[in-house]
Amino acid sequence: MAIRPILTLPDPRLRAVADEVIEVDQEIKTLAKDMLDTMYDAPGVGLAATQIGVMKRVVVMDLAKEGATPEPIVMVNPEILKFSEDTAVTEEGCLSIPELYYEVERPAGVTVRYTNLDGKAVTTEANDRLAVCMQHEIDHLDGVLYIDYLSRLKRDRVIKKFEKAEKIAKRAS
Ligand code: K2U
Ligand code: ZN
Repeated sequence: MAIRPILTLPDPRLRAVADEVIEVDQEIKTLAKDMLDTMYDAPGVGLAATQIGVMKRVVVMDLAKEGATPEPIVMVNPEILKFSEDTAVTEEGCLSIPELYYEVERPAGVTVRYTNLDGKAVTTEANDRLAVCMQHEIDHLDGVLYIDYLSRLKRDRVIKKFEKAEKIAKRAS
């Protein structure tokens, strides 16, 4: 059980583009386990490796209802093959941008190809909240945050809020 610190704005590592995973080896399997431990502890329904400062293209998710049997999903080198034409507006939050929630419009459905922890290629379709989560997490691997879909004014206001909080925290330390 390894719970890792989650990076928060304005950490520049959240804007980095993660590297392809060459082989699903023990290191990747341990990373995925740590990511799931960290996500459940947060708690959250998804987490990207870049959020714990690891620049590898790995995301984890679990959309199971609270109290239900966990349904963890681990995606290595995920890529979105198709976006639906129809869109949906849902409220999003982010473990790296704590305690803020905004509505975001995204394609309602996606087709995603990834490698699972057995090293097998998987192609899956997702709709509703799973589609939102997949897009949110895969965005993280490209340094894209959900606030980037807000108006420039709203996005800049969020960034300034966290930059100011960081300055105050640094002065206090
Ligand atoms: O990547 C993350 O920060 C994890 C998010 C994933 C997520 C964000 C938006 C929509 C679906 C998944 C966390 O699980 S934050 C939990 C959450 C989700 C939606 C709204 C509020 C909080
Ligand atoms: Zn996030």
